[in-house]
Amino acid sequence: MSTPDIQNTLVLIKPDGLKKSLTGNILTKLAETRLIIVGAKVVSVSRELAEQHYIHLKDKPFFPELLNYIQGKMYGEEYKRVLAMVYRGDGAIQKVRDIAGSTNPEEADSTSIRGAYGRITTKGVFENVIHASSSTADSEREIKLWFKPAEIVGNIYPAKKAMAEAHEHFVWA
Ligand code: IDP
Ligand code: MG
Repeated sequence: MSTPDIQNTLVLIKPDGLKKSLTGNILTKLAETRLIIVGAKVVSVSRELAEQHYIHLKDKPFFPELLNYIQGKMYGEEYKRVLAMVYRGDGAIQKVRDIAGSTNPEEADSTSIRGAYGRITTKGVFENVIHASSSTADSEREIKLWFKPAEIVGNIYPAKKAMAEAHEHFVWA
């Protein structure tokens, strides 16, 4: 047996996945990988986060619509969010990509998540239900963009202590 290649990968259930009530189906499919979840949270996606996440596509004609899509702008207030998760384990990146399927939902294998549940909108956006990191460099960049060290169980990347800057923040009333 070859030595395991332990990887981390960012998974987002995109707003269309939440709107279509697919969370359970997607988590069940991903469970086939036997990977572990080391982080999970619901995120209201800011413009800045959307732009940073999709920075590699900033020159594409569909970029403005892609930002609206990942922010869930077309689905109503309840769906302006994504479920962000970090999966970890041997070959995690490819395992999740395989289950997610090809970027274009019409070309994706019909048993993959994108093939089964994705669509292309009339505005030409690939509404493909799920995001999955595509390389170790991407996954590290994306996980550090979406999660703070304290939100991840275990030390998946080196972290350092920093003094909190004085700033207003919410605590439970
Ligand atoms: P990936 O999500 O499979 O890694 P990327 O090329 O990183 O694919 O694109 C990010 C997202 O942008 C896709 O998941 C899809 O929602 C959207 N997208 C990518 N290419 C196109 C396109 O050619 N037309 C419309 N939307 C696209
Ligand atoms: Mg990508």
